[in-house]
Amino acid sequence: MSAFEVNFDGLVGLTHNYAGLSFGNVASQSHQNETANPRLAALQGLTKMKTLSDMGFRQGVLPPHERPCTTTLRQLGFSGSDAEVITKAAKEAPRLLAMASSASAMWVANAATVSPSADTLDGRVHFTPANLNNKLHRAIEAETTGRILQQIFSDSRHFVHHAPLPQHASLGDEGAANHNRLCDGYGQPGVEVFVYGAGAGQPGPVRYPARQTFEASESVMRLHQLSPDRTVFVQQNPSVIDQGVFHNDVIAVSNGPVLFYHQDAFLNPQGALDEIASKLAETGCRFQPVEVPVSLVSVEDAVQTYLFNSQLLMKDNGKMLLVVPQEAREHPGVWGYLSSLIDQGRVIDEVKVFDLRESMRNGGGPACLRLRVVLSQAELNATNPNVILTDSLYHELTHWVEKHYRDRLAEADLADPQLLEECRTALDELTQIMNLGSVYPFQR
Ligand code: SUG
Repeated sequence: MSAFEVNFDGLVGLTHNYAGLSFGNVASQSHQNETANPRLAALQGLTKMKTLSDMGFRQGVLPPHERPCTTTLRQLGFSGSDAEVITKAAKEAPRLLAMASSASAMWVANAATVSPSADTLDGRVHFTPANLNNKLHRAIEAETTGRILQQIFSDSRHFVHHAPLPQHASLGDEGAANHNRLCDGYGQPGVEVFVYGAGAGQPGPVRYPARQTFEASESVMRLHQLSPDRTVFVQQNPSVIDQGVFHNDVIAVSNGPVLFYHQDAFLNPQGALDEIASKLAETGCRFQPVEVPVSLVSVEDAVQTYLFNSQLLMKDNGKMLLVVPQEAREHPGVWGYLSSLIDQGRVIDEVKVFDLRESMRNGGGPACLRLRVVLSQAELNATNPNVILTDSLYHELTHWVEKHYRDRLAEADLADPQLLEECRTALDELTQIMNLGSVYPFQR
């Protein structure tokens, strides 16, 4: 059956700010206390979506979440009106307010793990929202994410929605950021590769946390009814986690038969590559790994430039386009590597650069901002059409951002109860633009 990849990008929320909430994510920590520009952040994201859509890639949009999350603040004992809840939290526990205000739902590579119908036993597309257990500001995303995905992919003849895994560190799940799918054609059975940072009784990193566990990945495999014959579990190299590679998508990316990865990405690279190659061969597909040697790009440079947090997009001629952030363009060594890769004209033969600086300062590159969903035509027909980017949706969203978003936001601004009102007014309008129904807590 023929199928295609749709990239759903997260629309940046109105509270985008730099609160330094993510221990182990070098960019988040080093930009703490800077003033953010939520409007610019959202427009940078929309420009990427529109440009790729104009180039012929199928593009969808996922909405931001309601922030600050007063439900969370109430669970933590702040009471009164919503404005009082925010004012008290700002005074008594500003870090909790920052946590409840993060726009981190924009990084939808962490929203869920998605398995296409070609891989699942029941022939439906399976979704498991990530519990994002390792960070409090992210763990509160799972419920709304699940509701949004169920609203967009609502037809149970085609789509299955699982609950997030139980909220416990031993089941930490970060969604598609630690999941790759290799295949020949999108509609043919592929090999799903789960990359975990800890668990399975193996030693993990020592300095920074491993966010994804083997036990979580294995649970998602069971839930999604994947065949063990076409599933591979790979341990991330603990030493790169300790250097700031908090998700595998900071050091590897795949599409079709191609895996673009750093030499140090995996603990046992040869074992991983052999297993992927042999399982892929069973599906009739020839594996095409592209390894970047540490002698050309160090792990530090990979973390700094997000070379691997690129989108690898398959063009009509079967060759791949690599979508990288501006930071990779500005680094002489990394750009030199990319230039020679393109000059060789092998499977990755084109590179496109985007300015995503607002998101990058929080450790979110092009790949973090998108969730890939492989769909057949019938499945796409069953998807909420109002979330697929068209010229008119792009213009409507751009206008919506310009109307509602602030152009500067510092941590102190989170104390302003008016921000919640601005957010709710904007999201209410957005649910109408994207025909999302009542997905937000304030609408229920
Ligand atoms: O979870 N940053 C996100 C970045 C997520 C990137 N996603 C992928 N690699 N797929 C995180 O660490 C920072 C928020 C702050 O510090 O204000 C943050 O949550």
